[in-house]
Amino acid sequence: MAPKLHKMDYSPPCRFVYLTAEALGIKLDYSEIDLKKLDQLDPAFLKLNPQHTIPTLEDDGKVIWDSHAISVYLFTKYAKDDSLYPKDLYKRAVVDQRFHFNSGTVFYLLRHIVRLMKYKGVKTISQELIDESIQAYEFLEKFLDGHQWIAGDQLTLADFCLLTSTTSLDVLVPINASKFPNVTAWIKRGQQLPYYHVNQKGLDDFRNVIKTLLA
Ligand SMILES: N[C@@H](CCC(=O)N[C@@H](CS)C(=O)NCC(=O)O)C(=O)O
Repeated sequence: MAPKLHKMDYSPPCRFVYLTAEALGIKLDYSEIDLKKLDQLDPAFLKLNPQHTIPTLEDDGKVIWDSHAISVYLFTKYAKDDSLYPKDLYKRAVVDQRFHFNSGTVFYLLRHIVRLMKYKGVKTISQELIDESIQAYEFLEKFLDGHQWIAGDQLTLADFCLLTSTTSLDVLVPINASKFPNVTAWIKRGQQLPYYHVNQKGLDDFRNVIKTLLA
């Protein structure tokens, strides 16, 4: 039986898992968790994941959550070679560092801003959060200096997570292309991936959610 992913398309971490599954050529089953209807707080879902976050994966009676853990699990189970998550000790450590940068900085900022809009009715992003987002872009710009991809010269799982989060943060705090040429070129490179459309659909949904929250 195919692993089942509890998901909603506008969620960047869910889109990270979609990109991973596409790159690995695996089919997942899907179960829709509508965050607008607070489906994640349903007792049956809380039993699976007490932290009530999506994506959450069910496979062979086991439950895994956090997009980074799910992507590494799928990679370990299905990948035919190690290119997306290199076995080389140092290269893998760089990918892991980017995962933590995503969780602790880019996705953290994104989630924080969206929650202020959703639960506190905030309509304008504070200068402090704009500055922190710009600093995150500055870090990405440096990571990409002299490299095609975010963890070096080959595409890895780190590109998938940071592409979904960065293209979403860009909706809230637009990336200035002349100030961040490496980041802009990297996003364009990502858009050329044959399966990039699985990010684009949810990103369009995300843009619409933000429009509604700001209306
Ligand atoms: N670090 C987690 C973050 C997951 C996360 O925060 N997901 C959000 C949607 S983008 C969520 O499920 N929010 C609902 C909630 O926290 O109740 C991951 O990478 O999977």
